[in-house]
Amino acid sequence: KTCQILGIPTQSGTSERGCIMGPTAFRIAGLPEILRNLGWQVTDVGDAVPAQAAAISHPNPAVRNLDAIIAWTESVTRKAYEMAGSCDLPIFLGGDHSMSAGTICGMARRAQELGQPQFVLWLDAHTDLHTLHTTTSGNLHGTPVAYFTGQPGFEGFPRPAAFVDPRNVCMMGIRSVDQAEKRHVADIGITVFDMRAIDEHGIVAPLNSFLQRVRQANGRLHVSLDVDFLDPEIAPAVGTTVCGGATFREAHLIMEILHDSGLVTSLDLAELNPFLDVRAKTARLMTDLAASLLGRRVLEHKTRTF
Ligand code: DIR
Ligand code: MN
Ligand code: MN
Ligand code: MN
Repeated sequence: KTCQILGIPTQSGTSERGCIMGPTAFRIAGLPEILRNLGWQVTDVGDAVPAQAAAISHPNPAVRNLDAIIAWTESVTRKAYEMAGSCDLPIFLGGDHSMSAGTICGMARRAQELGQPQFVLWLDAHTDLHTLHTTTSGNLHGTPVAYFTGQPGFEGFPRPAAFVDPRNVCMMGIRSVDQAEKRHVADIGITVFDMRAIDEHGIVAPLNSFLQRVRQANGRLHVSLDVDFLDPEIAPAVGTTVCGGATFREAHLIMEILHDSGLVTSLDLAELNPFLDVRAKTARLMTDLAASLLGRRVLEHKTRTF
């Protein structure tokens, strides 16, 4: 099995600086070698560079770095589409979560070409469902889901060749949703397992119900993992920590189940800010989670279920 790794060193989508160092931290944590040791044929294709930016303004004065985000979205979409056609599993190292506007639109274009529906598992404290008009922070890492599901309100952005049907998006770990997002998320039919749902049901049943849908539809599955999905106690290196996140074992179990499903076709590791890390602990945890998703397990064979 082949895997290509692309760094996306962007921090224009957030007001906390340091995400630009994310791809480097993943490489220093040894992600490529770890995946090779799991039997993957890994190619590190280096870092993406943004397209030429054109100065652009927006009626919402809060919006920050619009020209840079558009430039990144354009180049990352193109790059992700290329990678989707030339390996089994592209992995995208962020970079703030605005990267996923590009990665997911690139993957969705490939899925459309193959005649398969694109599904997205969004692991995040936030729904990232703002548009340029509804964002109040102006940080565009809060907008990629609205973009790749084709919501209006992205003037000046490239028009993607393919969108993701919002009914094919499943979110887990959600615990911080702005007012405008709350209305939107239900309206457009995204499945949300917020932290309360996880407290009540655990992660296994909700995740399996989603994976069952992906399987039945013969879909392709993109996983987008934001560091702040995890509890800040175990993963402090993100600009927007929110208490009450996923535990170490919940996160690994999700990755292990995803691996066993055989359904995952691409992965984002988003929002790692090494500047805020404690002895590389978050970089290592995110790397280990990727390893679980790509097949690392405690025993050689699947643990027997009782
Ligand atoms: C908030 C925070 N909803 C915003 N979003 C974050 O700024 O729009 N997403 N941190 O990851
Ligand atoms: Mn996010
Ligand atoms: Mn988040
Ligand atoms: Mn974010």
